[in-house]
Amino acid sequence: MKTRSRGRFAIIGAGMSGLLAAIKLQEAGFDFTVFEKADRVGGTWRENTYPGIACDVPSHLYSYSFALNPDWHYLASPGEEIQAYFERMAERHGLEARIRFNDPVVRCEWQEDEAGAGCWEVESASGTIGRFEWVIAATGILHHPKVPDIEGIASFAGACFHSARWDHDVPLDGRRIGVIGTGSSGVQITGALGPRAGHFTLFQRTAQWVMPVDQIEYSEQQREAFRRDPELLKQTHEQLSRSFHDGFANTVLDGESAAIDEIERACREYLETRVVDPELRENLRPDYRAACKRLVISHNFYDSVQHENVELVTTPISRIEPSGVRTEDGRLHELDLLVLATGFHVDRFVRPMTVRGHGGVLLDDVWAKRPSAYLALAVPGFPNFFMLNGPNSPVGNFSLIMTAELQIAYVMKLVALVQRGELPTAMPSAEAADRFEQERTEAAKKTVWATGCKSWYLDDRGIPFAWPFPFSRFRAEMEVPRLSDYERPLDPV
Ligand code: N01
Repeated sequence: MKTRSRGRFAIIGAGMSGLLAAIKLQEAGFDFTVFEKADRVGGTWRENTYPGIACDVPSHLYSYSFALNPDWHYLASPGEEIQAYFERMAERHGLEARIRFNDPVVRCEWQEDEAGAGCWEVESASGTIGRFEWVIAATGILHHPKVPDIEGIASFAGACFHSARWDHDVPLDGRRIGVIGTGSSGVQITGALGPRAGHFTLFQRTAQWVMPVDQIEYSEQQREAFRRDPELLKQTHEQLSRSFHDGFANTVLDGESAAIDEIERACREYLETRVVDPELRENLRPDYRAACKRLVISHNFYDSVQHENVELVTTPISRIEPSGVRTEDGRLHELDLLVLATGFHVDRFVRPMTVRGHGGVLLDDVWAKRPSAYLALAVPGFPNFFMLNGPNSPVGNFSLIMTAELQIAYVMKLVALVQRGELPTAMPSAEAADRFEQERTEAAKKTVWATGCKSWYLDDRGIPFAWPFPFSRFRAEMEVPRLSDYERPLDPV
């Protein structure tokens, strides 16, 4: 089995990592088509438009390293500004013409001719079928909203939607608004809407550790300084990268580390000093280790939750009725709008697309228990098929852009190896993938994510399904592909 020619790429998704792949492939002179399910680029930043949305990773870090932006207005910029950045990137690189909008991929099937040369047949919803030697699935992690299975939810008479499906026609000011969920989304919504609502009810199942941050607004002089001095911009990016990728990303690897103690101390101090009412303070106090769930970083949550219009409800929800949410103490919380900030199904990755690899093997079958991938980006049996930010990729309180940049650079090194004839195709061996997964699973058990809280970082066994090694190891793995981990010619099936 080998790749037929130099090759065309199908890129699936035009969010942060799909656009990145397109830019890098274009620079290297490759032919590619981007398939996008929606009518605009932007991925998560297009989908999530809830009030208060921002990226809690500093904007000067959450930028392509080759397109640093002197014009960010805030340390943690609002979603709209980030969406505009990605739209600008697509325009600057002339990508719009290479993207098939409103045309999601429904099927990818690896096909081989009699000589054993293979390529991917890619079918999209419009019925178009194309042949590509390479597929890059840049389909994201947090893109299938999780709607809670609460009795009576369909009976609610007011507006009700998930945080990632915000209906901007619904009036907010002075209304009775309820939010279920206190993850990063619920916290940002509370920060923005608490003071605007007539009455705001936050339904909290589990308290969150909140890390304080100053909402820094860059002045025109500061932005001008970045514009005039690209070196300053670069240094700022590098400094932030060191602190987040070589700092924070590593502190979570040991649940008992002193660094986590320090994070917990800072969060506790913020809670003690900022929340005045002792009862409210106790209700907001988590009973698990800080950073066990993704750390919530906020400049306004505690202020908002203490606003006179805002009520924190910790009594569990018993059901939803036409006029509001009934809690187990029998109380009915009457609402005009109910927001479900209840997170995402995080195990879908490229699904519901049908992906059929060598010998007809279905990705759905390979992932029947749970998704996994060699080095978070490739799966045995699926030649020349890569995922950016795929299963077990580094995630956390840092920039996924850095991760995706390292991954696309790695993919291009593999492509070069295939083109030079050093590999027949780029497909990890089952042994290499199993070895990696075993080592990864063992390391994951020692991380702070496994110290006793519930979060979307845990798989069906309760084992964190994220990168559990130092970020420096991720960089090193992405630097030079290990040839011996890749399949040599396979027997025809
Ligand atoms: O979702 P979540 P999210 N009844 O899964 C609660 C990224 N992000 O959308 O903790 C009652 O974190 C659930 O309660 P519990 C970031 O990676 C980044 O907020 O399970 N409550 C929890 O409180 C983040 O981690 C930014 O007990 C129910 C909440 O819903 C990821 O997106 C901003 C419930 C879900 O929290 C997901 O965050 C925003 C039920 N039946 C998001 N079901 C940045 O700034 C669920 N909950 C970068």
